[in-house]
Amino acid sequence: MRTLNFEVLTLFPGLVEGPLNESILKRGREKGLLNVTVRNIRDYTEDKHKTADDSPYGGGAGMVLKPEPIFKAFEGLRAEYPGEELLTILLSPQGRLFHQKRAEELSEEKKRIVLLCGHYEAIDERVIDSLVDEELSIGDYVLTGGELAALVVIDAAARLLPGVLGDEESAYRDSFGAGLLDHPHYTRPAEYRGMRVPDVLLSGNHAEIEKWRSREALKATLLKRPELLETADLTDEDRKMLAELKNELEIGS
Ligand code: 4FV
Repeated sequence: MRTLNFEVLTLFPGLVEGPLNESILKRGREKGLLNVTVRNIRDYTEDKHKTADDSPYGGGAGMVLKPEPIFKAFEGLRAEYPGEELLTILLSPQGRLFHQKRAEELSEEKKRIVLLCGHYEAIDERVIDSLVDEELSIGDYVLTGGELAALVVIDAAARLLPGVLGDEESAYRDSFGAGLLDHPHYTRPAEYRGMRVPDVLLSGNHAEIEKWRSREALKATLLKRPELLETADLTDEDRKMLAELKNELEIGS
């Protein structure tokens, strides 16, 4: 039974705990497949004002997270998990863009994953130089803190753990699974306000249904995210279908 262990270091634990106590992630934790410990960086400050940030050297707007409480937090982690290897990820816009492949890799990670959440302007660079193994960004926009990004990483990795998704959910044919977007999905009623579900899906002919789904996934990718086709692992059948689609949709090669 594969388990995933996360430590989330944040100044705002309340920003992180909510989603971890709902639905699939909550069930994953209850099953012991997903372990997430949320730690408040302020608990590692030593001054009576529990100061965790300060103004930037060289001037400028915004505050910078101080190194001391974060270094102390890591000493605490090492003391709590002696001999355990840590993989420390800083969530920041400077990081490599997070994607499904990285989620798949993290879902098989044996090390304890420490997610360091920035807040305010930035984190003191000495923390990054000394303690951070990897920087990950969830997208080219600026958030108020790294907490939401940390939750994105936990969610995307944890749902790939065997036993976290129940039958009603399945990672079997995820978007981006084969590097393509997903095909359309339908459920009852077969007709709604004159809109009918494609007949093939009502046919019970699974070979035809699979073919339709592959074709629709290719079509959606071709129309919405054509750049993904460069990296998708396509079968010869897919390539043939793609050529037909381009022809049909008069999309040049
Ligand atoms: C971010 C992102 C992000 C930057 C300054 C937190 C903020 C503030 N993290 N992907 N995009 N972080 O915008 O991961 O400290």
